[in-house]
Amino acid sequence: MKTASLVFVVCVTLLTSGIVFAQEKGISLIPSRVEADKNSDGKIDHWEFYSDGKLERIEIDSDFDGTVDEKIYFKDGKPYKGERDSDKDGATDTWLYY
Ligand SMILES: [Ca+2]
Ligand SMILES: [Ca+2]
Repeated sequence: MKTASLVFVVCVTLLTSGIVFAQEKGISLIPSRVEADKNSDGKIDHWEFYSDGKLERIEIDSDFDGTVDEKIYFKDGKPYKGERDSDKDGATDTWLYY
């Protein structure tokens, strides 16, 4: 238990010092894009796009065929519009308003 606490403290210290170093060098640690492989097949199927740290859009490949079929747009951190290609023909056929 004591070892786990020590490892945690060391990890937090290293992470914190990295953030301080990056800030001193003027390096932004805020991502502009986050990619994820939700079904663990090795291919990206979920994208999040940020501007100044604020989420602007999420794109999803819901059937994992390599093509985005759903987009959700955000304003002030809240979703306001969604678009879906339900029949997978490459054109939006469903619009959602939040
Ligand atoms: Ca995937
Ligand atoms: Ca797809």
